[in-house]
Amino acid sequence: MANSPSSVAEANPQGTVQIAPVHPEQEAPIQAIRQLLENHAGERQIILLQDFPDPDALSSAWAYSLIARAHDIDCDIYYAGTLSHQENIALVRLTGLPARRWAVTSGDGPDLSQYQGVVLIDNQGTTSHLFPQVKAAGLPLVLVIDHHSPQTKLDAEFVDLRPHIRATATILTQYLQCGMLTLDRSNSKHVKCATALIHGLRSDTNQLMHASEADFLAGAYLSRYYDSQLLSAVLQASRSKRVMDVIERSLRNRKIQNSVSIAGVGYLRYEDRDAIPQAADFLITEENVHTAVVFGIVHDEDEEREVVIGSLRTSKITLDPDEFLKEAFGHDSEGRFFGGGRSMAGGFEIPIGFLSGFYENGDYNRLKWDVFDTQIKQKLLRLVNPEDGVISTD
Ligand SMILES: [Mn+2]
Repeated sequence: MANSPSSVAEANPQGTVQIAPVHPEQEAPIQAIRQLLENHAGERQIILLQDFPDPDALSSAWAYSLIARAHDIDCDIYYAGTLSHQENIALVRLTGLPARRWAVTSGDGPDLSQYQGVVLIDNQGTTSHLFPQVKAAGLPLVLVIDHHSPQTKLDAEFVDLRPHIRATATILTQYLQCGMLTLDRSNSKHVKCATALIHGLRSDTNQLMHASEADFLAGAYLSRYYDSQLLSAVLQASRSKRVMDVIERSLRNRKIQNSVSIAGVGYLRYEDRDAIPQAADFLITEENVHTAVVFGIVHDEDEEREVVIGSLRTSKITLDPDEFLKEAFGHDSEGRFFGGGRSMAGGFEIPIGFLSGFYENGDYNRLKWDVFDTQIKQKLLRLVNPEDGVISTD
């Protein structure tokens, strides 16, 4: 632990090691964020989440917007895709979390002229279809708060990017702990936001199993404010039949090599996209499996678009999902990586482009699936299988 950035180890004369927790003030760039909020007082900002926001993103954005409000900044939270995971829907409904959908092609987005800046939370713009639009409208990128590995060059006023932190909710909780907003147990919005943050923190750390010291300290702080009954109501959301079907397909199709379980699940509807990470979460629970990759072709009827979506989950400490997926799939002609991640989890998204289109002709669909299924497996197995594989993940 001596080299850990979040703890200070000191040997006392008896030779035992004492680890003193570091206060978030020593780690979080509090001064810079405070200054930034002061500079932007009186403005309105748009917060963008990844297209399919998870509890970490949703809760962190809400916490930021409450902090911003206390500094006379109004925020609106937007995402492009859908809330497809039952837990996310429950979270938003039960807490009244103010996040809105803006479907890119629908034309019913907000009037961008009312905003003076963009804030990216739990992403770096690479997983948001809204970011290019907002950028094209000339809105400056004010702030990025994230814990994923660096995905792209960020031209922002300030970037708080800390990949060693396991959840963005932890970063936002540190802001709270340092007094950017004083939580009040009698304020129901504060209680609900603290509950959402605990949920975000848990879900990005595999129920705290992969939590770091900083995440536990954040959780300890939130425990003073959160509503445990509300949290259990959110967690009790059950899986839909369609999600169960995707999990079943992933079980049936999985191939295991060198403790890596890989499953293609075929075509999925856009709104069921979140079944993919849930299937990966399930496959990784099999014995002697340390990593699971699940992928499928997601068909978006509204936009006549198809895209391969995949999720990786790993319990192997030495496997860096971000590095692994970038290595496996590379990047497009503009240098944008098809995949990326954070500690223990990652995802990828590969556009199908000209081959898009789901036809009545079942043969064509089957052929197309076979091509993508084969290609993705080839790319993954090259890294997984040391016999043909040049690179071992050990
Ligand atoms: Mn996250």
